[in-house]
Amino acid sequence: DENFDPRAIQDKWQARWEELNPFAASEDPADERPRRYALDMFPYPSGDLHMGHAEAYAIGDVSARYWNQHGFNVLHPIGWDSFGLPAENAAIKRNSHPSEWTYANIETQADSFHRYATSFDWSRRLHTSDPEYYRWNQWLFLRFYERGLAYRQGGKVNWCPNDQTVLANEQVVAGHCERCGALVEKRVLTQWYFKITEYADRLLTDMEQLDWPERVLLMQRNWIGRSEGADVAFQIEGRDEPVTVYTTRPDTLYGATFFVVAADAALAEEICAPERRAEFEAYRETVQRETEVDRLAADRDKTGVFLGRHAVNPVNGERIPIWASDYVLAEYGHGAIMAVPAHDQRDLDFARTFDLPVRVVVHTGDADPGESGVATPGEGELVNSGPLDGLTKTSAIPRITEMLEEKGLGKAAVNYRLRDWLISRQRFWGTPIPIIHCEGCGEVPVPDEQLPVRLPEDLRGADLAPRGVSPLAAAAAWVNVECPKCGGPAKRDTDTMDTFVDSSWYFIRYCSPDYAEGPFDVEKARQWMPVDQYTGGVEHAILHLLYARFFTKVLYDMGMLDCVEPFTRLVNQGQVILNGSAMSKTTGNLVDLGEQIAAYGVDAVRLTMIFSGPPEDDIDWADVSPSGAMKFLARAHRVAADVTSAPGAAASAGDVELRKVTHRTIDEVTRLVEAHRYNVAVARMMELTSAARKVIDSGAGGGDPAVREAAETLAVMLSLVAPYTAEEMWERLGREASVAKAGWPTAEPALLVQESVTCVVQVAGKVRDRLEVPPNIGQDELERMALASQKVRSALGDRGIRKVVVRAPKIVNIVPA
Ligand code: ANZ
Ligand code: ZN
Repeated sequence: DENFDPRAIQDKWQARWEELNPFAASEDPADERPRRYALDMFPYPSGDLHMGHAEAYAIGDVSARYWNQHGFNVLHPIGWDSFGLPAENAAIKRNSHPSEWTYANIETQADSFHRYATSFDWSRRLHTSDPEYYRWNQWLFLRFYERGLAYRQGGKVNWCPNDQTVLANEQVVAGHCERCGALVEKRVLTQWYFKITEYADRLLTDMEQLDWPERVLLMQRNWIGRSEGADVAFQIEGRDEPVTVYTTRPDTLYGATFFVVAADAALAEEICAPERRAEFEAYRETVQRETEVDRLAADRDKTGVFLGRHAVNPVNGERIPIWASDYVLAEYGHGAIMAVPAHDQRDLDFARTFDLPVRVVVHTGDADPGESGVATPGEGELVNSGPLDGLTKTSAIPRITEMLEEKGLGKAAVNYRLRDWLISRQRFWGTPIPIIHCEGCGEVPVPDEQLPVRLPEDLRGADLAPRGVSPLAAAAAWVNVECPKCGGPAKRDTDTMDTFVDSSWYFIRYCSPDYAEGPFDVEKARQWMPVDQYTGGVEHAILHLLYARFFTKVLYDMGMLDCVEPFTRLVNQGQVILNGSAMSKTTGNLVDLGEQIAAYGVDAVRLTMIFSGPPEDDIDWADVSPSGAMKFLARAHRVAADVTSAPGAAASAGDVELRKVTHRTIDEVTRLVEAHRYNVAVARMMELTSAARKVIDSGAGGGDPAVREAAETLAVMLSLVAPYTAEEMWERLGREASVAKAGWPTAEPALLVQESVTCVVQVAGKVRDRLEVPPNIGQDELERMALASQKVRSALGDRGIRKVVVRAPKIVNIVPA
């Protein structure tokens, strides 16, 4: 279609929308429209927007635009997650200040977002690197501090030798730095932590409320890692205090044949016999260099040293040798375990390596683990276990726990894998921690009225190079201050906060982005929170989402929020890949978003992103067709251009077959959009376009009012994915901008009635019922209908069902058990 010029349409409408500002969320108290909060994960300003952004924001925009069409008061904000290492590295390279690179990139991305026609409320834009924002990170830190949720502690931390900074456990992926890929080391440092472990149980149980992808919930559940078991006290010969171990299998207590202490735990050092010390210390040396992931790997050769000491099994008085090994972690449970090689694989591997005894205490029916080398963790009957003999594993666990409790030797216990969140970073481009260290007074919080503690402006370039301590330490004028308490000489804390702190509450700040009395206006947050739909990448399944949930709960406890969960519904988009592999600069298989837009136009790129498959699937750009998308948009546009009837023409006088297609499309697309099946919704729009074309070409021409009805419906629906084309169609149809607020069409029930088909329902090969069903009924729905039939139920009697064979829409065959 020579009249369809995507570029001209874009230029024209981008300018018009800027004036219309159709997407500002209303704060008018008289506005009683129900509210919806559509949130997209905010971008990091690393250069211009790329294909991954184009996909994510196209998906998020469908919901926001859909809610707009339904007349909701929609909040759909945007901002930038603008603190972080890349800005600092760029500044070192260019001998500049990180803010230069950061804010230049933000402007570039903001322009691209405008071009990309995302339906943002631009008036709420925020940048986490603005003092007006990070001031409230500091304020929140101080509130956490007052509540005992922020604390400083020495301990072993993950250290990235390349970035010269500590990393949270969550930022270590398979032993490597998530950012740069360097092998992570362990260092002993004093650092700030947030006490997320105090919320472990609530983080777990509140997941029930969430409409999130199951795999994300599972990842969070595993990360929190709740397990139930018992703490059991073992006496150590020659030591006054008993040592407690945590076990999920107290029923196997009689099968403990040795005892293992984490080689890097203080206990190992303390109890090691003098004649073993040299060997132990050499071993510990190697262990300290290992990563947690290596240590936990199941298939690793077991290593360890005998400490020359014995523990006493509290239930039978047996002496068992104490070993030090790396497969027991110092920071989990109590850093020591009772080893039951018959029923725990790692213990068995260790026993076989060092020739330690294996004693079966649960008969599972599997081969003898001592011979097979395969531990038997399953259900079975207890043997060699004194009073527990004859019980099952399941009943023995509470029984032995009770017995231990009675004798004061142990108690039921719950453990979490989750560790406290390490938030200190030895980097410049982040939020300064608002604490002052005074020799006399110790840690002194910066008084609220002195916030924000701004970053010094005179550091740049090489001043920011990593050197193990924070670059802020070099800014003497900034570091040396008066103690707010005693007035004596004191020093500012020089660490900055993990940038995940910034992103843990930005979505609340959007509710009142200019609020100056606190992090957010509590009343406004009450009105908008929680987020109805959050769209973003699955790479944030653990870190960001867990932290944001934690912050929300703390703010709830502080009385500042009404909700305990921030994100009701989560949509994870897949990745955009090329020829089967991830796009990357280094392999040179990068598709440039700007080039794609220049070639096909914004709408065709957006439509391609949406049409390629379900949102959560990856999109292989080699397999999709933006040129096909462009052609479809031209066809849709042409339908509108061919309409010759006047606006408001009575559709009822039009072609009834086309009207049926239109109304069925409305009905289906509505349901498909609600179910996030956007790609199928687009397919329906394409079908409607063809149906309208047929009528136009059949001689009736564009004068049939049913064609107008189809074209208007199409324009409104297309506005969710192809806003420029939709707006242009709307104008061609003689309607007033903006189509984005035209209102979602409703299907007329009379036009949805379809001829029905008779479906035969058989039970064990005999016809038992006949159902009148729509010809396009789904397999699942038909199966449900058949199983609900009274006749089928009585034919089945109390027999169960072995199998149901459904051939929609004609036959259902039920095979009884
Ligand atoms: C004896 C036993 C017998 C165990 C058995 C398991 C099976 P989760 O579920 O992850 O909580 N364990 C305890 N503390 C440990 C530590 N610091 N480092 C490594 N392993 C540790 O795992 C709990 C189980 O992991 C505990 O139960 C303990 O081994 C081990 F047939 O105790 B068990
Ligand atoms: Zn002081």
